Amino acid sequence: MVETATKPAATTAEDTPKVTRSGEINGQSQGEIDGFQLIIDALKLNGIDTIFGLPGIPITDLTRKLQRAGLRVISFRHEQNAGYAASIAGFMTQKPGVCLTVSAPGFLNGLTALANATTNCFPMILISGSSEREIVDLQQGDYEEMDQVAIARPHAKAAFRVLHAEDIGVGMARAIRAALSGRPGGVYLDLPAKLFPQTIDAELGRKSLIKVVDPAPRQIPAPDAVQRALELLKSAKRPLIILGKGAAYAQADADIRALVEKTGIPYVPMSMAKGLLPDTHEQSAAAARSYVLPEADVVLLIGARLNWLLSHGKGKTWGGKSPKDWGDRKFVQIDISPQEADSNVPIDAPVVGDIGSCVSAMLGAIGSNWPKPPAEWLNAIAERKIKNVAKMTEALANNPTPMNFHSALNVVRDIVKANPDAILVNEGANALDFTRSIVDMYKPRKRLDVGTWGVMGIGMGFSVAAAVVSGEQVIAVEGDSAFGFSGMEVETLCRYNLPVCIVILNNNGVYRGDEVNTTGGRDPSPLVFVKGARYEKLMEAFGGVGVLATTPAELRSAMQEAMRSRKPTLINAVIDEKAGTESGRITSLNPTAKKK
Ligand code: OXT
Ligand code: ADP
Ligand code: MG
Repeated sequence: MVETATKPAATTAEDTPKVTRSGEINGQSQGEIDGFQLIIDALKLNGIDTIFGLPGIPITDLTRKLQRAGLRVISFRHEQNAGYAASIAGFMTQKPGVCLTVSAPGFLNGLTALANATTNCFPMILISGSSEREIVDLQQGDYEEMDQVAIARPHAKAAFRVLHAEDIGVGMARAIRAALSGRPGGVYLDLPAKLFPQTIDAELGRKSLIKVVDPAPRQIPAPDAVQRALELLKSAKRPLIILGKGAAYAQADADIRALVEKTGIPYVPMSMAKGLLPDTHEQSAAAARSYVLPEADVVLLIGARLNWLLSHGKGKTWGGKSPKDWGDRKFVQIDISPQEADSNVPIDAPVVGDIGSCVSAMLGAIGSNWPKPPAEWLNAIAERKIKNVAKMTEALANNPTPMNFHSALNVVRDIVKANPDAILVNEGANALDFTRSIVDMYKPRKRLDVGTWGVMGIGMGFSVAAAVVSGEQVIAVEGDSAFGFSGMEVETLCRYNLPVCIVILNNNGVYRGDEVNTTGGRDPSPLVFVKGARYEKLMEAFGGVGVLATTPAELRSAMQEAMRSRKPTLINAVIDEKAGTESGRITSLNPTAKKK
């Protein structure tokens, strides 16, 4: 174990210290501070109170010392899950979520989560210990040798390395600013092993730390940009608002709701913006999504990019004749990144600034006599909604044996309605898509899912962080394949006794479980798993509650008990293995589907 330099000076006769006139004892100033302590002090100074990570050389002592210093250290079974936890903590709190890993392999395990954070605009800092810089650079084969900064840089918004203890304050401040300011993202901070025991004068050390002032400065939009946007919206016959996860992140909930309600414009929430206004809001056009997108003539995007999830703003989804066609609608886009506009189609009225400032500027300018959208448009949407809701109600009322996605998710829908503060984590393909459209959300930032990359594996990391950061009940609706990516973290849930109820929609495979190997070979199809797997026993192995549910009634009572007890619970909800389609709602993205 590495000793800090703050140990008391020796006092035995043989060991009489040599005190110099400058106050140094045995050549070392009495008041010294080491890298460990400076890192801890820099984090505390900036209000970071929770670290997600996995110990090992060279950060083991750091994890102990962080805990001793009063920070919460949540230790995972795999760095990727710790990384996902940090990233979603950042999304939920607007403070960078910190993940701490060991060098090379641990760093690489965390890197997927860092890249995912950058892609999703989540503020996160991956702090990784690293090996001897001199040996790494000469490629002399150090323990866990890797040029981590070079590897992290393309996947992060910024990457920094600190070599000297007196630079720890600056390094931490730069990481925090880079993660939070402008478009948030993932930042890499490299701390070589030699840095931790390095000592400097304590007074100098104290002065070197930086408390970051205003890490995410407001960015006020230009008044003419606001005016241009409002004029365009006012001229619309069929206006539409799309709320993205940037709008959820911004925590401007009241103003966003006021803008939607004062203008009377129908809105569609992207997946993680569900609940920003309650999904039951009468202006929600979610149930008429495939009608409103191609029909709208002016679309206001608030914190949503025109990426693949919105078909790049063109093509058939938007009423174009061929997938490549740009529609003739106009776009208004509120975004903090000035480069986002025109990334896919022309943006007629970009409003660059932070969502809080932009929305409040628009609200200020519209006054109280904004003309409601034409009744023809609102009625047409209402008609589509009624039809789709009726279809959905019918599907939810069926009670087939075995359960299907609808009959199982009907239960989850009721439980979430009764527990609107609960946080819903969701991943899978069909398990994701059905949950998104069936389970209504009532409050902002309560739905956390696979995001921009559609990445599997976020489930348990997000669940741990959501429970730790909010103290609320978490419900994780997981495809059986999706769960497998982070399933070992059920031990973490039990260790920290977190109120997480996992519901595995178990259809025995990736997308479904009935595929056979048509070659006649001995191996199963690559898409199927062991039939009738007893996932609930995994949770029991660590002292949590495991339940096998084969009917909606069993699922309901198990979920109700989980909400009541707040114990870590895993419900293995057995779904018809024939339920589900390839890739869920995005079948068309498979190369062969495109050819057909
Ligand atoms: O308008 P129409 O008629 O079209 O109807 C729409 C709405 O109007 C209606 N709706 C409603 N009706 C009534 N009432 C209400 N309230 C209502 N709300 C909506 O419902 C429909 C659908 O509405 P929606 O969802 O809004 O619209 P739509 O058209 O679907 O939206 C488009 C999209 C693109 C925005 C949306 O589909 C979307 O967000 N999609 C995200 C898709 C995604 O990200 N999927 C995950 C990735 S799939 C694949 O990659 C998987 N892998 C590979 C893999 C990955 N991903 N990662 C890694 C690290 N490795 C490998 C794997 C391995 S998934 C996967 C595992 C799958 O197996 P599992 O066992 O886990 O899961 P199962 O599939 O369950 O077996
Ligand atoms: P979704 O997947 O829900 O459509 P995206 O991740 O594509 O959402 O888009 C989020 C957008 O929000 C990004 O372009 C990002 O720059 C923007 N954004 C994030 N935070 C803010 C903020 N505070 N103010 C303005 N824009 C923001
Ligand atoms: Mg499945």
